[in-house]
Amino acid sequence: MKSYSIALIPGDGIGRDVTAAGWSVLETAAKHAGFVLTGTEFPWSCTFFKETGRMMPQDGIETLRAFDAILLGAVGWPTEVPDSVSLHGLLLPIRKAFVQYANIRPHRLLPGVTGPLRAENFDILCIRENTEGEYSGAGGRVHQGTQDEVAVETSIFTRAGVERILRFGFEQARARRGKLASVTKSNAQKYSMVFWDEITNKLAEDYPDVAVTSYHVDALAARMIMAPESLDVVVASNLFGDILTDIGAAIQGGLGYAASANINPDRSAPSMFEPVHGSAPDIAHLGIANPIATIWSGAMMLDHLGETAAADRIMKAVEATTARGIGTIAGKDRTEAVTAAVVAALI
Ligand code: GGG
Repeated sequence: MKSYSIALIPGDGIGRDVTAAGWSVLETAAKHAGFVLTGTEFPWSCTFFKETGRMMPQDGIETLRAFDAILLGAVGWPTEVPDSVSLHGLLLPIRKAFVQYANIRPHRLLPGVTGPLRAENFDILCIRENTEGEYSGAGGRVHQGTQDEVAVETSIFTRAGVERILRFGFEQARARRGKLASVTKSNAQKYSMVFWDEITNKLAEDYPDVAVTSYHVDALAARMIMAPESLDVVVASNLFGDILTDIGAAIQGGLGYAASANINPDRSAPSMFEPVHGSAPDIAHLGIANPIATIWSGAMMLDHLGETAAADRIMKAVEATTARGIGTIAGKDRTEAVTAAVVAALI
């Protein structure tokens, strides 16, 4: 029987609630499809930081390398640990170390979920560059606390990094509806973003079957709200992708439905799957967090592992659940009830 080892990092706040929910759906799906998922849980989180001074142990990356995939909940507990410390101590180093350069975030309405838009027939695949750009962590501060203080943060865009994410986007567009939106702000950022546009235009020569449009990020943000059905694959830098995918989450009904996959396309290291949402301290452990984004992320994990039938089955069960009105209104159904409904629809 096929077997996969999964590292579980529930993290903070509702991350713990939704990871448990997602795992129970994954275990059920595996049982029915005839493969084994073995989960090993790691307590790496802001609580761990308070105890040890680190978000994960020094050998954390090497520990994770042995797994087939990682399922992560959420990171952050700002009253205890500054968000910049928790993000740069756990999530970002994993993405970077495992060359998970493609952050894939699907945006479409599930049946029974009412988004805020009149448009319903949209199906957008946002692909966010995930290992460099604005989140490179390069910079510094001088004259701290004085009137002369200066803070500098440098965005790093490498030819290899931009080419590989755009090529990934072109391939996805080719496999979908053949449309690619490449996002920059190249009228204002005249080095890195012009560089990105140039690489987009060069790669387009290799993909004559893909219709490419370059957008400025502000115009694309408006288009996601005004005409989301006009978009297919959207490729953006780390920061722009982060922001645009919260718009994507909003138009699909909320962050409770926004799934994501941090993919290492070369498969040289594990990929990581996580809901887009954060730890939501205000509703942590109240039992009302929506588990659907995590369950969907889990389906993306199975798809990546090659268990496509089980992945499809999970998505059908999610769709059957929301079509019945379960998990479609924030806070109405308890995490456990939504999870149980998805599990019941699976079997
Ligand atoms: N689900 C993981 C999580 O906690 N996300 C919150 C967050 O701020 N993520 C930043 C990022 O995706 O770069």
